[in-house]
Amino acid sequence: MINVIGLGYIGLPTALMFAAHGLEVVGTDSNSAVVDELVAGNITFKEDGLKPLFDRALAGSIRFSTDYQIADTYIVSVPTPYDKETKKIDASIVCAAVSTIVDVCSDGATIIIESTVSPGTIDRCVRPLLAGRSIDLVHAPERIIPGKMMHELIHNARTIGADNADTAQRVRQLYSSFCVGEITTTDIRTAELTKVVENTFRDINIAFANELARLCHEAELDVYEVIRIANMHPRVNILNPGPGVGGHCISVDPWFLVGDYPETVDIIRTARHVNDTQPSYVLHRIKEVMAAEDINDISRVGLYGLAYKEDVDDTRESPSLRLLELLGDDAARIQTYDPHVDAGRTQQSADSLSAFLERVDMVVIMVGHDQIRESMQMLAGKVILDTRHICDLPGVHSL
Ligand code: SAJ
Repeated sequence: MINVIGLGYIGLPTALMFAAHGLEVVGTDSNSAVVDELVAGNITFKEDGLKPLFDRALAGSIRFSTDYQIADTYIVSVPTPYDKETKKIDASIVCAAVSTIVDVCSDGATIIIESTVSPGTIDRCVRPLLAGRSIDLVHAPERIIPGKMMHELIHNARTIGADNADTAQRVRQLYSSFCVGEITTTDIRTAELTKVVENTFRDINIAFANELARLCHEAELDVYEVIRIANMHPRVNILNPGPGVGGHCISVDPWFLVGDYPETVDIIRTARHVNDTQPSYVLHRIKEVMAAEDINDISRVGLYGLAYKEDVDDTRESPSLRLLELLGDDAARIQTYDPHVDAGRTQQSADSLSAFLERVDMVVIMVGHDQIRESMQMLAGKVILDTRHICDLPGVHSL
């Protein structure tokens, strides 16, 4: 039996996937509201394909509980925040989960950490909790991207970090029950660093695109045209500039490396700085566009999109929320709307796109949800600042 600890964005789909493929699974979460919701037959966040998977898992043998179970295998997928001051990982939630597992499990069990941790955390903080016990420890970092989780769970390559080949092989076999991607085995420390490096690579590349957008604005050049042409080179692939990097992964994981290797890292820290300051660059552009278009009243300006990216309801580290912080007192006056995020999240939140558009003369497109891509004509006649390059109406302003 598998006991999945932590039923958030990673733990829930993973638990459901194992159960839908015939394994006996209990999903455990310390938050009784989450467990109650799942027991009542409701999923706890929006994601394409999650509900059908949930239904398949319910038809199998999945159960949900706030209690840890006696199981052969534990999968730990709990949050790993970082200290905003020191930039170091706060592994206390992972450690608390592992301690509780060690209290309930029998010798011979396997504990798989899926949560992202900074390199060395497992040896430093987790392994000592197993002292004197015969328990196998594995790091199998998740790689799925919100918006395409179902597809990526099945098709992405995976990494299994283990202490010996037998354990690695056994865990590889387990994930093969649903994963058709290549499953590579390595040691735990390599698996830890690989995961953080993947997100850091993307952060650095997005930072480059964001810096290019600023540079092109200064040079009065079209950054999208520059990127389109540069990307025709066979070895160049520049990403998309945007309003900043949100989500709980790419905007967080590189800090683990900055926190642990402050004297060594340079590009990684700078990239974080560029991406973290992108919402303030957007604010600067909002002011420029307001001045150019003779708009003086911020309450006639609206932010479209509060989620950290398109077609998800996740607002963690969202550039829009950061922008609202930067607005200070004006945050209470600027209009906001996001079809996936509850109205009421901000003070001037509309509950439909048309209600939102009635209130504004200027729209700042912060997120490229399908909804706005499909309703772009409704924005005709508005002043538009498009941070996502999805609007081709005449006169649109870009980053
Ligand atoms: N973004 C841009 N420009 C781009 C791409 C992204 O501004 O060209 C922004 C997005 O709008 C968003 C942020 O970056 O605010 C991150 O979005 P994302 O779609 O790049 O990635 P996440 O955070 O949703 O998921 C990432 C993925 N990691 C990589 O692609 C290396 C995913 O595979 C990981 O599983 C996930 O982090 C995680 O949980 O670690």
